[in-house]
Amino acid sequence: MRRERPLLVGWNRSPYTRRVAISMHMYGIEFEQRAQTAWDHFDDVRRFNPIVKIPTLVTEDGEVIVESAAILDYLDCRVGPERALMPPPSPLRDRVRQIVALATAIIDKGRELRYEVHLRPAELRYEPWVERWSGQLSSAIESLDGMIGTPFAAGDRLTQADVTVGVMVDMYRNMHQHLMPEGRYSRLDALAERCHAMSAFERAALEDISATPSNAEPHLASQPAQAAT
Ligand SMILES: N[C@@H](CCC(=O)N[C@@H](CS)C(=O)NCC(=O)O)C(=O)O
Repeated sequence: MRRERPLLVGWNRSPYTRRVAISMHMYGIEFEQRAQTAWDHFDDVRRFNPIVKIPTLVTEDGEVIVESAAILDYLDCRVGPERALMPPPSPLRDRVRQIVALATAIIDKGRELRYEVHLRPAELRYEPWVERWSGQLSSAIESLDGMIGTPFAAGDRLTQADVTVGVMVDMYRNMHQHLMPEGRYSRLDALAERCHAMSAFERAALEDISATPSNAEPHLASQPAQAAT
């Protein structure tokens, strides 16, 4: 079925969804967004994505793309190499790949930590993992901090490195503050500040967590971000 605009399934509290939403805003692609989670909207998400994860993108042609890296690759191809947030083959691209890969690994591990600590019943939590992962995360975050440049993460132009690291910092500030206290990682703090000044980050703001996400009809992402009610 043909759609007027692409549909992004997933809420912005998912850093994977949010990096897609921010990239789409940066590219000027109008889209609809369903602020849903795979937990609260299992059947809705499953309609589009057999592994039942967010984000999932449905294109105007009805093509379904799963996995944020694949969606970003689709978007980069859609806007062309001149505008793609992942630069063409070059030393800059090599740097962006390194930064994005480490930031994504930190997001992945933070998600596992969250599931272990918040989703698993307390009596079944396996503390040695929590400790081990927290140690891995601290050294990875420190290492990433050392890789961040200025005025942009990977050099002198905006790339996917800024977007992915920006959402990663916000995720940790929201979910795992003890692993990223403000002031400890000066380059990451400075990058987050630069990102927060960008309208694309503001337009893909985190939903109000006090509101429970619902099956509300998709809203136009070009409208101000709504709470995931
Ligand atoms: N590698 C995936 C990860 C997506 C992911 O793990 N999304 C989480 C929400 S942040 C999810 O849908 N979790 C539900 C589940 O794992 O069953 C991507 O980059 O899109």
